[in-house]
Amino acid sequence: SQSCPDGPKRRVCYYYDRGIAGVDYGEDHVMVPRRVDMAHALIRSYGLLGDMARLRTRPATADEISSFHDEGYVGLLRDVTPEGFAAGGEMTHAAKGFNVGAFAKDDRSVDNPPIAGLWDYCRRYAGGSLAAARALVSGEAEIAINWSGGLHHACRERASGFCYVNDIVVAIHELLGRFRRVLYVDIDVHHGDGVETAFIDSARVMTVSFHQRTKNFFPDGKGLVEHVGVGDGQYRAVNVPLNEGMDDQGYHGLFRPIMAKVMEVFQPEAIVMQCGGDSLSGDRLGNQNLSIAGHAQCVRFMRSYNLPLLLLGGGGYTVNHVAACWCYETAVAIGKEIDDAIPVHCYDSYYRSQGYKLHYPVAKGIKNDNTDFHVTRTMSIVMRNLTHLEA
Ligand code: VJV
Ligand code: CA
Ligand code: ZN
Repeated sequence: SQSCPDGPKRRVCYYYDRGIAGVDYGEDHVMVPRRVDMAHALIRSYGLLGDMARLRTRPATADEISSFHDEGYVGLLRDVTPEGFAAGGEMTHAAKGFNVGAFAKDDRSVDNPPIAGLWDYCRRYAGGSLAAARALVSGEAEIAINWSGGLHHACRERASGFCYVNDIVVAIHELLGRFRRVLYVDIDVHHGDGVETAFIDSARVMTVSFHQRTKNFFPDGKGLVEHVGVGDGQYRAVNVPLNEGMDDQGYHGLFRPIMAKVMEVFQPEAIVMQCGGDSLSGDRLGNQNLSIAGHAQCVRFMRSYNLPLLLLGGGGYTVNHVAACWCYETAVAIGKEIDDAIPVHCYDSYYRSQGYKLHYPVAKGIKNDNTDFHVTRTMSIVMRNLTHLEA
């Protein structure tokens, strides 16, 4: 295959479902599924669709989703409607038990609203991750992408943090049918708690999350560096907590040595990466200071191991930033350089504030609360934990 700056080109499969763009978490909700449509429009305008095979798939079935989720919860996801929820009867009660809906009547700032078309939405984004995993299992693709997936907080029997179905866990189960060990890497600014918990005692899945851990930051009390997994999974959960304001240099000072060590001691046969864009500078929820180049460098680094690689989306609340980021990471996956100037396309007005450039400048004058002392301490604890897995 053809050579390029990031090594040989890869066979890339890409999932995009137009049925997801119109999903509405509610007016003013921070989660905007249209950002995936914006990323897709950018990817198309750069001509990247010609470098990838398009994954066509049916939405995931209830049985596939039930490979991880509780049946009662799946039933609720299937049945709940905004109207049924608003009626305040049995369904409202059931929904609340699964963390779907407002806890106070008229509370519009609810994380997991009973949105219109909820079940269809879940089936589509989970179907994408499942099809992507299957393309890796069959060998049809070396890298498979689903930017609408990566909803890492969903639990077996409850919604959490804008996530209803945990497509990542479902996809990893599929990969385990073929690959002996699967590595999960999560660069979303939030802790990947749903995935960590699902495989907390598994020797075959290692989970690594980099995340902000500051006062009251979601999910509170999770992702401490001391949380290393239990039973057969001991030392196979890796947590890298960060303070506010991490920049590219500081992030990579942790990411590269930690991931190199993880690869050495765990020796996975496939890698799943959650590429949440809320760790980027200027995010509406996150307080980190990564550039798109810095974020994508994580993808490039994991890609360099030449293993089957599943790339998923996740958070990302400044929509122009996250769409630009996922477009650039699609180019990185393919192994193609793309121009910084954003082509004329249907969403180009969203990029006016960044001069119609993909790589917008990181915020200036942001304090990096990750002192050398803090970073060195975190690094040494993580590295010491990993030495327990040395052969
Ligand atoms: O911090 C929380 C939980 C509360 C209770 C619910 N209220 C709304 C907020 C505080 C404790 N939730 C977080 C969830 C973050 C999920 C991140 C998901 C991912 O990126 O990791 C993967 C996709 C949170 N932070 C900010 C908000 N919720 C938030 C939600 C809104 C909102 C403003 C902020 C929902 C609706 C509206 N505004 C209108
Ligand atoms: Ca994370
Ligand atoms: Zn997040």
